[in-house]
Amino acid sequence: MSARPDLRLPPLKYLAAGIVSLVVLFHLAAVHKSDAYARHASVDALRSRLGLSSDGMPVASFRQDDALAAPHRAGGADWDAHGAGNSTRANAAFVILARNSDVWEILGSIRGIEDRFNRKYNYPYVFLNDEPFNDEFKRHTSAIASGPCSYGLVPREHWEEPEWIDESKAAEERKKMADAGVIYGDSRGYRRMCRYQSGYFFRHPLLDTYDYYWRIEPSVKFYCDIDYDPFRYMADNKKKYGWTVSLYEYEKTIPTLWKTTKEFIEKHPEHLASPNMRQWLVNDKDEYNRCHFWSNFEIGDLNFFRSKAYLDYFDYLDHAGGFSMERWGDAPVHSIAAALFLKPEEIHWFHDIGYMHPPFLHCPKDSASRCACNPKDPNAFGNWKKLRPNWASE
Ligand SMILES: Nc1nc2c(ncn2[C@@H]2O[C@H](COP(=O)(O)OP(=O)(O)O)[C@@H](O)[C@H]2O)c(=O)[nH]1
Ligand SMILES: [Mg+2]
Repeated sequence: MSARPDLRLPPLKYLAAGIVSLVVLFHLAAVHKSDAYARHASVDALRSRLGLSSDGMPVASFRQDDALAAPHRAGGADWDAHGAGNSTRANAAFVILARNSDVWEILGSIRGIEDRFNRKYNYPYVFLNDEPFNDEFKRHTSAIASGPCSYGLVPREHWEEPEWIDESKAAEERKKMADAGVIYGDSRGYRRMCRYQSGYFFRHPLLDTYDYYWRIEPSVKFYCDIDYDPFRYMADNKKKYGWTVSLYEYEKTIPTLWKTTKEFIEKHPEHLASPNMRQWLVNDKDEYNRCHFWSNFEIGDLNFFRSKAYLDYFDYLDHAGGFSMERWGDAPVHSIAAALFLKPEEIHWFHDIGYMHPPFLHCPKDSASRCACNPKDPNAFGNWKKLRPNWASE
């Protein structure tokens, strides 16, 4: 008679086996129930976060297809201003235009928005660059982001000056502006960036599937917990443009922007919203008062930028040449367009979002917002009280 194997386990082993089974069961249930958990807990996702390829080696190139996972559509009915954890997201992404050399400053910005908001929502990120992103940029940014990341190359024809720009005249104008001491006065790259942010970022194919974007820049800070979903707020309240800081533009960068805008309105009165915020843009002499939303922070509806009104406006400005011959910024361009082509109620001041882009900040006064900033900081938003459109009260 052969000896029967002893199938009994000592009690400690039973306990260990039980715990392992529970963990496996929990993981399977969570994967089954939640897309977000599946995406973040999958071996592929963990590998990509660690910057490893399927064979465990550092990635040579980031998998763009992983990054294009379809987000959830906005739900609508169950919006709750304090509903953190609400699982129905808007169809939205963070958009970050950056150079490879911006990586360390970008990491700080992503860390901030993750800690204050996105770790609960896992919205995707779209990174754009006029040069290919390198592995260092991709590895570090995708390691911090809680949502999927995609990395896009800006097409040359969206970045470089259009053919009607006289290059030698543009170079002369840059020199004049530099001599006048205007910030970025001598920079052709900065002008290209402003033109791209004005007229092209929303045409990048990586954004085609989204309705809303939130622009993030290097070196920004988010001071307060954001315990609701601003994207959902935009979608559920039919907002099309959201801002948090407004400032005056440097006069020398936009000498003919308002004149060109007025010509456009005369040619295309059909694009004006009714009512609109033209009043908010001008002084007593009907000159542009230079007030603008500071566009390094923006939460917007991409379909506004894709609209015929906006595209016609950008095209008109572009042919006038001021992006190269002067130094028109995307902030006044977006702001003027929003004020003219949107209704006041479609524009939202996110006064509850504490934010800093050096050197200025917005710090909500209300201590209930739990903000780590000083509302009386000399560079804080209160100093621009007079710029605040009168329809937006604190
Ligand atoms: N890819 C790329 N991004 C740029 C370039 N210049 C500026 N940016 C990005 O455009 C945004 C605005 O530039 P920034 O230097 O922050 O300008 P500032 O905020 O107006 O001082 C940032 O997100 C930059 O990373 C460029 O030449 N190439
Ligand atoms: Mg910046």
